[in-house]
Amino acid sequence: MSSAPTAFGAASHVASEVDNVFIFILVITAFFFVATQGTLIYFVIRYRHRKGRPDVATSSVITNRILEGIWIGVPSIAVAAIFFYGYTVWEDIRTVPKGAEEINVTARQWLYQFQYPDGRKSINEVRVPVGQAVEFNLTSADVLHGFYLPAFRIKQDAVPGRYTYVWLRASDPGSYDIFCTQYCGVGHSQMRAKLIVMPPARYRQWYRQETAKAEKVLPLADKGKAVVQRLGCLACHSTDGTVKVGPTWKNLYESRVLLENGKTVIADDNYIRTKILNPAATTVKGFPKVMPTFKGIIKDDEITAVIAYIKTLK
Ligand code: HEC
Ligand SMILES: [Cu+2]
Repeated sequence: MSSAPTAFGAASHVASEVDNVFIFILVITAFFFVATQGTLIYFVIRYRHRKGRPDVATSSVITNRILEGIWIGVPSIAVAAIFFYGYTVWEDIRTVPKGAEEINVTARQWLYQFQYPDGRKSINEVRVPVGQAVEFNLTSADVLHGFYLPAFRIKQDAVPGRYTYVWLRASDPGSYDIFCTQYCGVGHSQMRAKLIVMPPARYRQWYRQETAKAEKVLPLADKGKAVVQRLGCLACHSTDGTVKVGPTWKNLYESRVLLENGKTVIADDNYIRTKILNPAATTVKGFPKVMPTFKGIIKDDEITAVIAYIKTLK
């Protein structure tokens, strides 16, 4: 259904890059396949055993430094080239551009649930504007799922109990398939969703309309604020920079935290999540080990909301 005019239905710049890496590897391997198999076939025929023809018997070559140098050198260069080319593209896939719009994705048996920044949720359908970088923050409510967008050549596992991410910038409007690539139970093959890419103006109009319709839903960050008030986190944490029993949450997100054991960690989604469920796992340097665990008290979607709230505290 997509109207993508790019080669092989590639729906983003990254997808074309991945295709180029693939073609690059294919050409190199095809060359070596023909070179080695062709030589093999030629030798089999040229040096086959013939009665009464001792002149075509294979000579016994012990060593040939030049030949050995070539067959070690050339494939080594080819393999290194594959690595460096592949690595640059991989880096593009893993580096989310600044200002990317964030959409939370919860995979469960057997559907994808999407949540937009305004708090709205949708099942098995997600919309994004053309040309805008969009980051999908993934988690799973039950088992391992594989969030896969073939037209974008990107795939990322959704893992229960932690957050993973993947991003894309769609180059053409259209409707694209989202599949699950982990065998996650009997409904696995039915676990299909759609990514709908819209022209930016129409997307904004659609977004405003939907937000207005869903007025009663709290934006995710506001829900997070309500959760931390209800659970009493603010008795020990401030949001304005003052130090209480625990460190402030102001500018916490993505900052470097020095731990008691001398190591530093980046305060990302997984760090905050672990802190809430298993605070004893790490301790911030200079603070007492008094934070209680909220395991069994806080729900998964509430943790996601708390993280969204902490992100806003700049
Ligand atoms: C009884 C006080 C107390 C309560 C209640 C509390 N915390 Fe904490 N928290 C702490 C202390 C003390 C630390 C620093 C020591 C440590 O790392 O364990 C901390 C550390 C953290 C950190 C890491 C901060 C950093 O700078 O790296 C996060 C995130 C956090 N808490 C989140 C929460 C959330 C979310 C809640 C509520 C669901 C909560 N805390 C409730 C005392 C508390
Ligand atoms: Cu699945």
